[in-house]
Amino acid sequence: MPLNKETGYIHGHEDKERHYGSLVPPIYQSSTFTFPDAESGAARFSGNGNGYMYSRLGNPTVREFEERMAAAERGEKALAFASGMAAVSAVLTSLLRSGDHVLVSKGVYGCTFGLLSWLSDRFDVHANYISMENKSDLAENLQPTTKVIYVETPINPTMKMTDFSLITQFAQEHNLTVIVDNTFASPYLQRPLEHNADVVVHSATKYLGGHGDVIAGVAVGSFDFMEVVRKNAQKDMGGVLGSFEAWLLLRGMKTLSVRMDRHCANAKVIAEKLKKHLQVETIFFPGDPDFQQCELTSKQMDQPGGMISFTVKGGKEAAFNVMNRLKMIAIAVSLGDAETLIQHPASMTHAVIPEAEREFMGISDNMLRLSVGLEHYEDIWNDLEQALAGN
Ligand code: 3LM
Repeated sequence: MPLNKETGYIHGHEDKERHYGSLVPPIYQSSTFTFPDAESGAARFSGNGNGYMYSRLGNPTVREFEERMAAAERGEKALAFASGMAAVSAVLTSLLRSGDHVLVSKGVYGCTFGLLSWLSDRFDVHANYISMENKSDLAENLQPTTKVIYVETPINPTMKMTDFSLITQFAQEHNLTVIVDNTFASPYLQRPLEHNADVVVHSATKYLGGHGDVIAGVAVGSFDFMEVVRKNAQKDMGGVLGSFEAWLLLRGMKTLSVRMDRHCANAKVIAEKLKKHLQVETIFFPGDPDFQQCELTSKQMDQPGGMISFTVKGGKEAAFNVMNRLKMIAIAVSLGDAETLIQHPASMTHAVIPEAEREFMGISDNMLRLSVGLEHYEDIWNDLEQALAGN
């Protein structure tokens, strides 16, 4: 019987007997691994022997995290990377060749946009950013060279969502690969592979780590596809995760479910309060009953998450004033940490996106993004309220 998701984040495949009964898997802080004899070394390199060789090609602590993530996302195989962007770039370069085309959700994290622009300038891989609200949005933008549908859902920072059943059905009809960046939801709230997506990517820096102390990424998919990623994009481009970072992620994952429950509960309260505040123009929160895609939230997410974006009256200056008046909430990019963080997407996380494209994606100059932390919600709200009151 498969483990319930909360249990699966805690109990992995660790072989305790091999580690003197140690409850927690050890950190294998070794760049290389010795072979008992020349023949076994050669066998391992030819793929016919068991055992590790060199930590860029695999490391036991990292493997433990990969197995825990494959189980969490209900996938066959996971690969860990040195950052979320290393995971995203490894997956995209494993799927695309020059001349290919990608359909992308109307909004993605700034550096993913940057990567796709760079692939376009240098490697003749092109992307269209489209709303994907219905089949005709997809059909009208489909090209003979389209190979991949790449989505964030919810989208950073506009929180717009994409219907898995719509895109996966379309992808099957047109032989496309669906990649989902699941960073904002985490596997606790949403498991895209269960909805027939092909590959899931994460910035593990965020909710998976959960403590703001690690930069990491992970990709999960079928055994065959992940082997392709491993053999080239991971092994030869080399953006692998270190063993200490993998150990921190294993530790972070144990509390993923309790942290996410608290992030979600706090975000719900804060969103309700922000919505009523006179200085707030609009809130973007998948759990808001007035959120355009509220039904989709309950269809494919277990809870609406811990991220809220909102626009304030008075433009960019007013938005900056709110941030500068905050006393407890930290002005910082990143998300999913214990501390509540606030940032200004137009000038920070999404600054690399030219203004016209940013506006098309719905990222306005008066938008702020809040990663609701684990503090008591009253303290989060008191800080926000006093900061908004000055406007
Ligand atoms: C941020 N995001 O604050 P790393 N996919 C998504 C992401 O949000 C991110 C990545 C991939 C933020 C980071 S901005 C300088 C700080 C949906 C990162 C990339 O490579 O682990 O940073 O993940 O929104």
